[in-house]
Amino acid sequence: MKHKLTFPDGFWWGAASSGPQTEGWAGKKHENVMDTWYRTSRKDFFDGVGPDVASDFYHTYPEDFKLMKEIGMNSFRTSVQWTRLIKDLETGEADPEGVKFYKDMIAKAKKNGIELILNLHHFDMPTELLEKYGGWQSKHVVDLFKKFAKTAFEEFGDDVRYWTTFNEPMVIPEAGWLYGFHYPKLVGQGKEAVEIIGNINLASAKAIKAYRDSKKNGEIGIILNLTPAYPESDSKEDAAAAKFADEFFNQSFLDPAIKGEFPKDLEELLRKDGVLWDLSEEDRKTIAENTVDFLGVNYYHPKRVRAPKNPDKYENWMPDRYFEEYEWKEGRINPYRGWEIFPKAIYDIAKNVQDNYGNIKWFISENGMGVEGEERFRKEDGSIEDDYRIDFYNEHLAHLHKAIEEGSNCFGFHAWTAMDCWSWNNAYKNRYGFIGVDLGDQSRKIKKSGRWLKEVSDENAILI
Ligand code: BGP
Repeated sequence: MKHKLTFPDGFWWGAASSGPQTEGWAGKKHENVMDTWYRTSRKDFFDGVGPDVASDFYHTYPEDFKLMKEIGMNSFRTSVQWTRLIKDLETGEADPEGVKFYKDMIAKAKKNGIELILNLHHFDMPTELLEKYGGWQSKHVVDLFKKFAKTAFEEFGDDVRYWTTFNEPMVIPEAGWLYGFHYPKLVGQGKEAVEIIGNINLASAKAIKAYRDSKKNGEIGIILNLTPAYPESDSKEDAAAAKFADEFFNQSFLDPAIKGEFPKDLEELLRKDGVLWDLSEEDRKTIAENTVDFLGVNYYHPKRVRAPKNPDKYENWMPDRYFEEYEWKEGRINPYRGWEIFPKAIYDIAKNVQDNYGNIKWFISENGMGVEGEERFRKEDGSIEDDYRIDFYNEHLAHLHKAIEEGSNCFGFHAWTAMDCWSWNNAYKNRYGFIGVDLGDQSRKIKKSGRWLKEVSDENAILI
């Protein structure tokens, strides 16, 4: 006997994506750092596939929105690309071709009954600004981001009600400056990484201020990858490691975004270590006065942490002085991506937001199951029978439902993703979509999970 779990009225059933991962390069005015990385080193990308064409959303969006509607999506998040919208990066002047594309895209979403959420930064720093100024290490770039944001609000703010400033800002220092898996692929640059955290928080607050000054009639938030850190044991040392991992990787963005200030213990530790971000009184005031209206949470897998065995491994300051990750033996692993599957973390995140962040309204802005070699699940009629994905979503949604029953202020669920899309170095290795994309001819085919979403959205409920 199955149980029906009903979600609050008006719940968002949708999916997330981003400009650089879907649109392709047609019509763009500048390169972002991922574009440059691909152009200069194709071998770093799975099967040598890049963002140059991606899922060709620049051309396919009219049809893609119809398919999104067909699978019951009532909302969709993508991003406005800095490198497409802005012609002059110093002045923030818009490019007419970019404006035309986004205006039409926004209109097509509306025509299909899809609430569009526009995000401003999804790992896509313009390369020129990295090369000239050091990217997010520069306060000047913070101000250029504000100009870009202002232009986006002026051009599209009357037609788009929901905005976010950044997607997973922590990934920028983590992947680009600490562990080297995104461009500029630096390793061990702890001090610079901390500086970037401070500057991105300031950039987000300045963009929020620009939004409020624009007097548009909508809301603005931020999207964070909140990764609960569970300690290996009850020991004092492992608890301290988990506390640090939570403060550094989650709270260093969550606290400023919602409370307008950084976690005190973390600031004290970074000051003591001589690596604290460089923010003036005025910068801190800007952060304090410009907190978010809502929060988006991306969740894929938790962190399992313990006290570091080798805290002095790195020459420079690194967060790894205070924690290390390990593989939890009892954990369930997604065999097609290698990530742990731990749906209860959704409940834990919801409770944390409810209990410690004023029960701010929030939604799941990404959750999903990447699968390598998904072709093996294709049936004779051409459709992919992705029951593993349906089970994955049902399990996560059941935990979310429980939290909502207990008062969590969650208003939606976005899967990653609608159409299979390109991802940073994995390219199309791990497919995530409700709708499959054939890279040969760019044709689309709804997967079984897409039909499942339609039922869930129509009923505003899951059956488990
Ligand atoms: C999130 C990013 C997305 C997307 C997703 C899947 O962290 O916000 O942009 O890439 O992860 O990751 P992957 O494709 O590497 O499995």
